[in-house]
Amino acid sequence: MEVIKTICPFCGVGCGLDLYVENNFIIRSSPSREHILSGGHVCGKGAIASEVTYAWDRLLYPLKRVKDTFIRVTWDVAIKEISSKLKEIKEKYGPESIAFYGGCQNTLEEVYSFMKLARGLGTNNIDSCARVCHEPSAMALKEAVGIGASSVAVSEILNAKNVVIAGESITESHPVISQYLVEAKRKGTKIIVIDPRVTGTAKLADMHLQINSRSDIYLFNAVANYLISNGLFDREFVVNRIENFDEFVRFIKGFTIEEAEKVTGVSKDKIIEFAKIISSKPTIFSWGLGLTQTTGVNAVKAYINLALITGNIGIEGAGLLVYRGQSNVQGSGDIAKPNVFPNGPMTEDNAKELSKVWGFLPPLKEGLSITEAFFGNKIRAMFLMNYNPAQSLPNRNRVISFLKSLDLLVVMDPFMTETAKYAHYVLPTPLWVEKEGSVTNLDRLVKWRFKAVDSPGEVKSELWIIKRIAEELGLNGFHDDPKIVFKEMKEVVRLYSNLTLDEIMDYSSNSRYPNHETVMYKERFLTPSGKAKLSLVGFDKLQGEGLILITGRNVTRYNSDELIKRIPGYSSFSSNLYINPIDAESLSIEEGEMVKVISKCGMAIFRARISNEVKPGHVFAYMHDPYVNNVVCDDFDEISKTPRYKATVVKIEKLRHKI
Ligand SMILES: Nc1nc2c(c(=O)[nH]1)N[C@H]1C(S)=C(S)[C@@H](COP(=O)(O)OP(=O)(O)OC[C@H]3O[C@@H](n4cnc5c(=O)[nH]c(N)nc54)[C@H](O)[C@@H]3O)O[C@H]1N2
Ligand SMILES: Nc1nc2c(c(=O)[nH]1)N[C@H]1C(S)=C(S)[C@@H](COP(=O)(O)OP(=O)(O)OC[C@H]3O[C@@H](n4cnc5c(=O)[nH]c(N)nc54)[C@H](O)[C@@H]3O)O[C@H]1N2
Ligand code: SF4
Ligand SMILES: [Mo]
Repeated sequence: MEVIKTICPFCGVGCGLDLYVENNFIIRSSPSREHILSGGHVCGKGAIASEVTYAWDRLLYPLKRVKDTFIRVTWDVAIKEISSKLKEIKEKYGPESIAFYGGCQNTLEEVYSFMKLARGLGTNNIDSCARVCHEPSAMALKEAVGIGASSVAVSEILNAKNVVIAGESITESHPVISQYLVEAKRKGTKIIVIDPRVTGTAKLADMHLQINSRSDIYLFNAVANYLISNGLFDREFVVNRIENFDEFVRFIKGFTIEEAEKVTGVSKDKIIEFAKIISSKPTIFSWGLGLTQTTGVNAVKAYINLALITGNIGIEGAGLLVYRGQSNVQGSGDIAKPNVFPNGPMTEDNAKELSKVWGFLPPLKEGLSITEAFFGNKIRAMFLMNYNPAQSLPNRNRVISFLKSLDLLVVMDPFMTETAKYAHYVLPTPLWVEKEGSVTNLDRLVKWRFKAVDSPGEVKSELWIIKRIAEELGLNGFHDDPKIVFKEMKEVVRLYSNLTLDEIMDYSSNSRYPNHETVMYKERFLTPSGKAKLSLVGFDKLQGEGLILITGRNVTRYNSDELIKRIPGYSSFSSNLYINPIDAESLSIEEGEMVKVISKCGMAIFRARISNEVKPGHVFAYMHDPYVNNVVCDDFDEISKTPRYKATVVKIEKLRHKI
């Protein structure tokens, strides 16, 4: 029996797993003890993840749509036909009518090659689902401190005096990090949660600010003003390490604790207590989608301000920690964006530098992000790599009509997903245990996944598919060996240039980019001036009368559930809508009753569950529910174009069926 190391395919913690393999079969898996972050822990999903390898409905060969059905075709036919259609569409509508979008389980090498193919074809329409989750975090971090990633490693939680967790349900979404919280708490660390719901993490916390949806920016600005007005900030830090403190002080004056109480629904005394706690060191400021999928880039910026004025960055046990979602979402965002090259801004110089490695010049015109493409009318052909937007994007009806309207939709996936159903070609791809490659986790740790077993049927790797299509299009220099691609990638993407294959293959090593730091910015920020930048962000009260529908995670399920639902007996599914007893009473809704949830773009039916864990005025549904995005609408953060998945104004109607 062989033991093969791999990284869990699910969340951004990126836990290490040992797979026990005999005769090309995974017999069992166990947590990898040597892994520097997970150190012998996994959650329930990680423990059973490899079982999906034997799902009975794996796609085994390429499929081509003929009218309303799919027929089996050879790889040669599929690749040739797709390539000739791409050429035809490029000629007819121009390269900007073609788009390449990927999910975030894809490896760094896959994302890199996919991005290179798009640019080789002449378009910058390249993006990943990082767009819909933490692009606001990446943008805010880059502007404030230099790079769009966590400044501090998860392990520093153990050195923190306080850990603030805003809009993130760790016990559901990043369960293995709970181990760190529990251990820190035992040593006296204070945990403060900011969330409109009483989450598992809130139950674990010392303080819970149960704020109203979308009121974070006001809270953070008022707390900043309070800290400055009361001398509770780090004078030396703001003088030496921040470029625009005086301007910030003038701006922040209008934000008061009294008004914060009204806007957030949290008492003035509690807000002041919160302000006092975070003014002490060392404090970690961590966050999740509760900020990014409501008030977007500005919410993250206002939050980062608090870490900066209190000097809580660049020292042990302090800093900015963003709980990124999928196993390679950090890496996907680092490499594939429509408005930056993998080696920096979209300048002629950077294009020339790329052409020396690639053998062709990438185009200079900015491309479309995922959401601009799906909710616009410029795209005629789309290539999707292990991404399931027909379920995961908002306003599903509109997304499905868009997919149906395309002249060419190619979907790579191991399964016939909701999205694949609308494809012209479906190309079967390997599960993570059937291939090699690297992924970057939520605290900048890069690790290599090893191959455990062969793929079934005629399944071909993403790198092979990309290379074959590139060749048909007359593009050379693409490789299907991930080790060769890794070397090219790190030559191009500077963040990764200090990492070696040897260290990322060693699960015990601190293979964090850019320079192996667990705590970044000890002396200098990576901004152009070397100093950090405070953000002056205003607060807009969001419009709309009615209840606010929040959508979020359940620990036993994973995104569109394509993997989890194929593991028999693991997760049971029910379409629940959690509603506070006060709202339930005023709408005369009883426990277990069916209700219709209606928004400005659609409707869906749920079973009402009366729960004190949701704040009055808000309702909650799991995002894994296949119909939830029929109700969530296409409203976006203006800056990052990230959907506001957690703030849909809804009406609820009774349906008079009960069990
Ligand atoms: N089990 C499981 N784990 C996962 C995933 C999964 O599907 N299942 N998905 C992975 C992915 S892709 C991601 S991106 C991460 C996401 O991980 P999280 O960030 O934890 O995601 P959510 O549960 O969607 O939302 C987080 C919290 O935001 C709160 N919230 C809503 N509105 C507001 C607001 O206005 N202000 C504040 N402060 N909070 C608010 C919600 O109540 C919720 O508790 O999880 C990853 N891990
Ligand atoms: N209402 C609402 N909607 C949301 C959210 C929300 O909070 N609320 N959250 C959003 C967020 S943060 C995200 S990240 C998106 C996620 O949205 P998606 O990325 O569309 O969802 P996933 O289920 O992760 O889909 C990934 C695809 O990758 C494939 N896949 C998984 N593992 C492997 C593998 O090992 N190998 C290969 N080849 N393929 C694999 C799966 O079959 C699946 O089709 O959803 C978004 N949608
Ligand atoms: S915490 Fe995340 S990475 Fe770790 S085992 Fe669970 S799902 Fe996998
Ligand atoms: Mo995500």
